[in-house]
Amino acid sequence: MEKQFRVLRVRPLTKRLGDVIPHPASVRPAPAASFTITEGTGVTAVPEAAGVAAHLAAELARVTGGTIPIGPGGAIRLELDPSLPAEGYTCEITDDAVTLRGGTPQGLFWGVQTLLQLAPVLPGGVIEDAPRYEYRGAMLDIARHFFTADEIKAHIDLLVQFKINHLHLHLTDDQGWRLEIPGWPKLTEISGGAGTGVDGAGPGFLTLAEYTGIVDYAAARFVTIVPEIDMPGHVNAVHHAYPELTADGQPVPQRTDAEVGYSSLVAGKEETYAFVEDVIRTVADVTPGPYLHIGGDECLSTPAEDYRAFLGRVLPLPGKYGKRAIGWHEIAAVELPETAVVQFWRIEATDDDTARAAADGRRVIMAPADRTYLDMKYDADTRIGLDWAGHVDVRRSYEWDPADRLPGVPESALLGVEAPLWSETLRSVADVQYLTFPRLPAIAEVAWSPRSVRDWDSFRTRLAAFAPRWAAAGVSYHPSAEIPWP
Ligand code: TNX
Repeated sequence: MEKQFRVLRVRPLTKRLGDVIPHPASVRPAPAASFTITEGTGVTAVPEAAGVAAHLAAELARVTGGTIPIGPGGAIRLELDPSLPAEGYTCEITDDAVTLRGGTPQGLFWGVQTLLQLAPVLPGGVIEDAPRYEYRGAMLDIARHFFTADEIKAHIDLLVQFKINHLHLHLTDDQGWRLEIPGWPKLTEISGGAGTGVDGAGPGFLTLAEYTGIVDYAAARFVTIVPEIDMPGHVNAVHHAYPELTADGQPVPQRTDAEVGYSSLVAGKEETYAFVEDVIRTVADVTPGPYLHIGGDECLSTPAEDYRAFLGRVLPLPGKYGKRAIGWHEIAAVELPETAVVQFWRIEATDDDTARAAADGRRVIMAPADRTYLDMKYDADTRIGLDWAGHVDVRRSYEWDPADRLPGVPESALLGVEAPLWSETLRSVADVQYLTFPRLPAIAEVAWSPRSVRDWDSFRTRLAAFAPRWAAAGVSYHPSAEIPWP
């Protein structure tokens, strides 16, 4: 008896309507009603939502163990309502029916994620939801440790559950070059080959066909791939493969240590720009999304005037090939194209260049390392990860606000929020997941939910409900002591 009571207290059998991450903007429960999804509950969708309906049915089939028919007369209805924000949705749950309306199929897809978190017993009421920021990103560094196309796709499936809509792939760094570039075969033959991950782990590269496969897989889940080619620093892998691009034309050794800031493309050499333009054209051609990230970080061995000259020529190139340039916030030291986006990553409380760029109308992605870096250790005992930005526990990644982070960078300047995962200490997909969960859900809520509905105690309770799901799906996560896991 006593035991039963305790179990019920810590594990409510049914969820409440707002028990979703990220927390919806508005929730109006009707506690007398509920809809239970069972085998045979049908889904009816407008034609534009056929793909979303198929996704919902496939995921629900996993929950119920049966098949979910799609066709006329289903109790779960997917509709479009163009008066809603593009990524917004409403969801009405009664005893007999579930009506989901999206501003676009993407909005419907996010509504589906909400339903899937509540399933199989959907509490009655109405949810009205839309994101705070249009850019809600995660980054995966496949340069320091390579992850295969299939591993990246599986990661996308975990991210979309939290309404993440951009995956930034860090494709190149000092250790390795991870994307095939026609005309420059040694980039991947040599710098994508054996022994090119940190300490020799994780070699490999994506062919253009594999990259396109990831882009398509992501697009089917309403995720935009943001490719990053890091320059002018972080390029030892380029110079090792193509010594003709070094300052003196002499070969440089391969480097698989985790140092940063020692390599640089040569600003005063014409060959540099032929190389860079080939790469940017190729990446732009295979990337349907609007962004192309050109790095720009930690150019400690690039003289300031070279950095300026290099970026002066390179920052317009994404625009020439139809893309908006994103760069780490060091690029804010130079004059930026109008559409350029600045990604702030440091732990300092101020950054004059980023503030000036924002005042000049540039949009900013917030990714402060002391809040959003998934490669920071949770605490001193964390087996993997770094700690140069301090320890980042779940509460730290949750309790901050992007609009308060940098003086001079107000809400109106923010494009969104990103959680980068650098891979120097990673050796497996389980490592990726361990550092991603449960902090990514915290940052996803920062990026999606209105400030007014965010609350740490509410969040940690909602987060606890994911433990059984992650366990059942074989997803590794950090069982942080801050969370009341069941
Ligand atoms: C800094 S943050 C870097 C990366 C490292 C990371 C490790 C940034 C733009 N550059 O080169 O991998 O720290 O946390």
